[in-house]
Amino acid sequence: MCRVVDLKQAVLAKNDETAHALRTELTARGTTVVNLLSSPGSGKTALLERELSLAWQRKVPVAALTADLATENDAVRLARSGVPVKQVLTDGLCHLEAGMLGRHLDGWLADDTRLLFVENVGNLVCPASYDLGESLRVVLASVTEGEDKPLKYPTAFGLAHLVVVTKTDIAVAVEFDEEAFRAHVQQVNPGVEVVLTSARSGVGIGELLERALAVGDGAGVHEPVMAQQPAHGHHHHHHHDHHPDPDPDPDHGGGDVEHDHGDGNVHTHPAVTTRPR
Ligand SMILES: Nc1nc2c(ncn2[C@@H]2O[C@H](COP(=O)(O)OP(=O)(O)OP(=O)(O)O)[C@@H](O)[C@H]2O)c(=O)[nH]1
Ligand SMILES: [Mg+2]
Repeated sequence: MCRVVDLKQAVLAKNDETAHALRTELTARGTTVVNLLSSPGSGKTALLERELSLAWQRKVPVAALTADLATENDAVRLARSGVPVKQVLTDGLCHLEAGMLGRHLDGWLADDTRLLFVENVGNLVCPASYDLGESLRVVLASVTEGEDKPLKYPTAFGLAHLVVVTKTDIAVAVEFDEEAFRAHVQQVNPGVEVVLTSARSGVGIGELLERALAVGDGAGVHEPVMAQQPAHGHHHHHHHDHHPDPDPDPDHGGGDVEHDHGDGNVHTHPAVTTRPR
């Protein structure tokens, strides 16, 4: 079973290399990649529609690439903004990889593009481990999803450069507890900023565009503690997919958890295990 883990680590290491090269190349020519990650239906496309339209109005050269398992619906929606849009069908794969992105940009992305928005497959687990060569990784959560999602998906939220709350226009109706949400975000990603948005009311649309452009202009991004952990392959190998430790302190006070792998192999390990990215 451990060979499966080693293979996964190798795939991630290869992806990291490709992503690094892509970032270097795109940054050198002035393109900032913004990777948007969220669960299905959080409002990635709706938010992007507004961002792209605003960029178009302001004559900022932007483009968007959207990935899905099936259908071109999102690309059709985004293309109405007037900016170049490309749909990637992942053919069953639940995430984008840097190599796929690179191949799709080849011959399509205009040289003067300042921002390339990438809408990842709607999923908070699979895409979290794949660096796409982005300079800004935005993780979105809508007000309807529950304030505990950062704790349940610590890899995704833990690696975010910026966290965006969507659908704030209905926050009151669904009794969204902003304070609790912010506290949970800080637990898995200390210091990361949270931006409130609504594709309906337009709140936060300009702010997000300006932040993304600022990254291209050399403004620093938040450096998640989780991303500073050692590279792949130096960890507690485990034959199923654990989330990384949101608490980088190895002396954390978590108790041991017993669980069953389904193959009769019941064992215990610390409540939070370590596996970065
Ligand atoms: N009230 C409200 N609804 C929204 C907002 N943004 C999106 N929605 C609704 O939420 C639903 C999902 O929005 P999408 O933009 O398709 O979400 P998505 O994250 O792109 O979904 P996938 O690509 O399938 O993962 C749609 O019915 C939208 O109309 C918002 O700001 N306010
Ligand atoms: Mg979408």
